[in-house]
Amino acid sequence: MSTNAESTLSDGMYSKLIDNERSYLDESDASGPDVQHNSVLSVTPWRGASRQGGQGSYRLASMCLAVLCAVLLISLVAVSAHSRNQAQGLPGPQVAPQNQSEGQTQMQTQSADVAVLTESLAKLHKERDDLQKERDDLQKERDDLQKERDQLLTQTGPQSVTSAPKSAAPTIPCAHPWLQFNSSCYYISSFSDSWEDGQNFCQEMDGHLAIIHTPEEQTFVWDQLPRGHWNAYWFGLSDESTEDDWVWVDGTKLVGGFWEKGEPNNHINEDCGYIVKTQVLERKAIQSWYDAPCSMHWPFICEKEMGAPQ
Ligand SMILES: [Ca+2]
Ligand SMILES: [Ca+2]
Repeated sequence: MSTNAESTLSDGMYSKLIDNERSYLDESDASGPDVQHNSVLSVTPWRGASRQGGQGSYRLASMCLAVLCAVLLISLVAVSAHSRNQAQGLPGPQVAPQNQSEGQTQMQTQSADVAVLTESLAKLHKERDDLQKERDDLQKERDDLQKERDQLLTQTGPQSVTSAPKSAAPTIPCAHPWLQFNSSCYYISSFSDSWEDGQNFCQEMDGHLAIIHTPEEQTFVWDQLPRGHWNAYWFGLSDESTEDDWVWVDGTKLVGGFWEKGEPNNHINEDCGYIVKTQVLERKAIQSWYDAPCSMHWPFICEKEMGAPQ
């Protein structure tokens, strides 16, 4: 009995449920299908074609939901990977820092190059200064050697080694490299010096800077000089004591002279006389004197009497 009673109760509940579903579906048919409708239909054994359409919509909705989930999952994975790359400094968004690092490296390299070039330039300057000093030392050594050679030449000429007594000196011609004109011997130096040091050298040779009185003497001296761009030679005339009062090294005053036109002009405090011979053939011996600062270094012309010690 109890079993029959339970069966009857169960059948009643089932019938009630069916009835409820029927009444719900009847109401819903008027407003069209929806998800809840289809979900009910999927478990409702009565509806024929309507039940088939509801199952297709459900699958489509499920697929769309799955696709959306997949898209969300992919997005989450991408965002996560992006965040990891940023944290680990991997390629991608780190292009800018990498470029900055490359720029810093280039600047460091350029700075190092500048330092190397600066050091090289300093070395070159030092080498140049050393070479200039070496050149100056060599020039001084050359001048000293030429001076010594000239001293030896003027002291050991063929006549200087003779044992002739000094009383016979007036008859002795000028010893090489001295050159004779009338009763004087002339020597043209092969090295340069100031006017004063030239005079000192001549005095050491028992002479003095040349004193030139006549056009013939001037022409003789001038003819001994080589031609050049501006070959200048000190001789024994100056106005160092009194401006424009030209005096010979023996203390006598100048009379006349063989000045170039416009000379002497004391252009830059010029107190010593010199002779110029250039490559211009039209220049004249008797118009070749100039004045210049006595400190300039030029070759010079010595003179001594023919009877003086050789
Ligand atoms: Ca002067
Ligand atoms: Ca002058």
